[in-house]
Amino acid sequence: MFGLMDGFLKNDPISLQKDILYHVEYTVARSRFSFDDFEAYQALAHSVRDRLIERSHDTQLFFKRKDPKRVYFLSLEFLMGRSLSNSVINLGIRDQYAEALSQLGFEFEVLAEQEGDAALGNGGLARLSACQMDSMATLDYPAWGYGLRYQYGLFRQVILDGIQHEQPDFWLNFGNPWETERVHVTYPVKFYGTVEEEILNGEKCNVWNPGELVEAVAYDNPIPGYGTRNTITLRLWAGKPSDQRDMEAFNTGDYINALVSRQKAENISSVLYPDDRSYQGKELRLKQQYFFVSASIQDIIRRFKDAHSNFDEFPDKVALQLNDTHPSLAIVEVMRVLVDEEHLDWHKAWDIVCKLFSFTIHAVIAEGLEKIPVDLLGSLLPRHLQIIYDINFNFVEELKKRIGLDYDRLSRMSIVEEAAVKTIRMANLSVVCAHTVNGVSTVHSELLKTKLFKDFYELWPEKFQCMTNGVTQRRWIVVSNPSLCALLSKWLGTEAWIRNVDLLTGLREYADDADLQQEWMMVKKVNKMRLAEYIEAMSGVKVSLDAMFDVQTKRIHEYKRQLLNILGIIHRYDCIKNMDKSQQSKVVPRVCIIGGKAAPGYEVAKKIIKLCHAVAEKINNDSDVGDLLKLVFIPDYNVSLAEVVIPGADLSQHLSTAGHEASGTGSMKFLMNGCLLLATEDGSTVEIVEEIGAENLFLFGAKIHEVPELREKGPAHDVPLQCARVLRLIRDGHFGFQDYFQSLCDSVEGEDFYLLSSDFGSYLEAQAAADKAFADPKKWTKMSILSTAGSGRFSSDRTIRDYAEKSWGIEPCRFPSEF
Ligand code: 26V
Repeated sequence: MFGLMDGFLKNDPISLQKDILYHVEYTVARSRFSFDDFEAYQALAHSVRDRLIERSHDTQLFFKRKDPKRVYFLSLEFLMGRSLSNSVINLGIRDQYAEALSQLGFEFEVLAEQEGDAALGNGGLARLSACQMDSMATLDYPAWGYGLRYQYGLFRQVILDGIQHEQPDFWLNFGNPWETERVHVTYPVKFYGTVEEEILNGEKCNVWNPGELVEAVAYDNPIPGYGTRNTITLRLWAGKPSDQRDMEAFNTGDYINALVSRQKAENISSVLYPDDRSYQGKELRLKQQYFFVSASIQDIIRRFKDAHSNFDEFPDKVALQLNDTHPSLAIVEVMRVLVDEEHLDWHKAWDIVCKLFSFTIHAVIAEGLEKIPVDLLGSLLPRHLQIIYDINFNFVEELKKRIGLDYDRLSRMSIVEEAAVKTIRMANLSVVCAHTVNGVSTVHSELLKTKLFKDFYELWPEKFQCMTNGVTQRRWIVVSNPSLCALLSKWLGTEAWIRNVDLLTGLREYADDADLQQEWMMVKKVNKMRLAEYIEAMSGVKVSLDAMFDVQTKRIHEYKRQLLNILGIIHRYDCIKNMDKSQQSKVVPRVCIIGGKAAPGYEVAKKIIKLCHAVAEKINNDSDVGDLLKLVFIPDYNVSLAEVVIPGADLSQHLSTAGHEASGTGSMKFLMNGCLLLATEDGSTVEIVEEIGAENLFLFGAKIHEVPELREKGPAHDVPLQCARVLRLIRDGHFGFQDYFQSLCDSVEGEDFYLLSSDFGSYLEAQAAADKAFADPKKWTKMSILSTAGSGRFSSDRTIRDYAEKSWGIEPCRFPSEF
């Protein structure tokens, strides 16, 4: 029965129980006769980890034997959230664990709540990386994720008197049971210093003598696939003092200072930058980028060289994916290693490098592109600056041959920007080198071709591709919405949709079925109850389950227009106040839920949070309004809160000014959970409309091509009356903090760059349409079923298959066993 191929660990409830108790006694070091929920969680996590480790060993050995082309996913950010439920579900042993625990007197769900989030990222880009890792594992791709092990992840948001305060995220304080520190997988990373030309074996060669050395140590995090034994690795690097440098200091006798300066190395990976708006040219950020890139590239080359001796084969065995420009120094680093250390001829090296990289960009506007001041780069990475200049020289020479001496265009396309502060345009570097340049939605990919990278598109149209984003149904349905999961499997007659999400379209034929509708509404109710309980526990606000739960959760940004939402809520409040009782009886009750973090230095975003609280305070305490309208702000929105909020939403809002959201992935999670969308025709919404039909969501607002003209009209002359009235209420101090909010009102009545005033009327119409639909439960439920049924295209499984086939040129490599 027991074959070595299946591993040592058994998964029946009795064996699981023994393993948990073993870890209570020997890993957590508590008595197996007395331990609390947290200790039980730790022991449980370690027993799951054992199973993950076994699978990841098997996977790695299998990859080693088969030696397929591998993809390395390089990202400075991964928003993984919690791992426990996701792991046991992907391993297919959740029920066995639940039974084992219940015999020990514990409840699986309660223990799962003990886990903190791994929040090593800001928002969309970072959660996308996490979803894509899940899909790469599930689809059996030979893939690795590489990132940084920040000691402090994204700040915790604490609200005091409606104002956001940032507190450190001490996520490692109680240990991290999922990771394995690889004390022997370490690489030296060099900084500063000088470059000397030397003659080696009769050849000129550049030698970089660094001024600082830091050691990178690997921490491996297993990523299990669903329905497969394959378990891939997310390798995160942490900074460690280098012994080499210290030895010198010790030799010169400065013992105390040598020890104190060791501490500095750890700073490199200590904190995640929490601002996802602009690049500030901070040295530490650049250090983080290079530290991560250098360690990853050394690791990748080491693995390649274990099995190969000729770099001609490198592109046949390795694909490198750049998640935005943040890791794009990797291009320069591979050049440096090939030319300076492996002594390849420059042109040969460049030829190889150009076959390795695919580049995905997540920004929409030029201001969002990363530029590194030349002075900064030259001092931290002197040899890399030289290489960039050489790459640029060759590129510009080539370009002159292709386009002639069009100096405007040459200077727009140059990797080096000659402005007041001379900078390196990392996006241009990436486009020049990568063989594919991907947008994250159809609309975004078109924008890249016609605006952001127009000049490059004309030169190399074949490089440009679209890889519409997706999210993983394992986390966003199976883990976070078990009731919906069970219902889907029942009506589809199979669990196969968990690996093959296109099967969800099978629901369409039952969209009118009274039984399905009944069960569908019950599922939503269960999830609304869970969310309502959370809201009451967190804010003391009691909400009615009959109300429409209307949610907008995402990072706070002007372009995402949380302000439009709040102005709409004030309008609704004002209308209710001016109604008589009989009119009020026709109002569809609403619970408006807003959540999200503002970058610490983003004053306008912080004001919007404050306004939300001020309005909530007024509305929630107004007895004229009662259950007709409530407003709650959910503090510290993160992945694990999203798992509670999203399944409980009836309606979700995606309000970006058209042309500003590259894709948006929150909407896809809501869609999968049968939540209706109220949205502008921006980013991936355009494709969602194609899948589910415009009649199944509430669209509003200016379209992308209308935006420039509306802006040109200049400052809003004709603010709609309803909008003006709402702004007047704020300006007159109806919600207090009169002076503080004036500037928010000015922004709408003045330049109105984000078009709140011009979209306001259309927004209210869409809201009215949503009210009307909600008042007809059959209609609403049908729309909800059709939303889930049409969500298959937005699975990250589809995205990853696209990447594998169109960008990376890799194939599945599945461990040959039942999992
Ligand atoms: C920028 C910066 C700049 C300063 C240093 C830290 C930092 C961190 C992140 C970023 C870029 C954030 C870009 C981002 O999250 N873009 C979002 O990507 C999503 C996934 O493709 C997409 O759905 C969203 O529309 C897009 O805004």
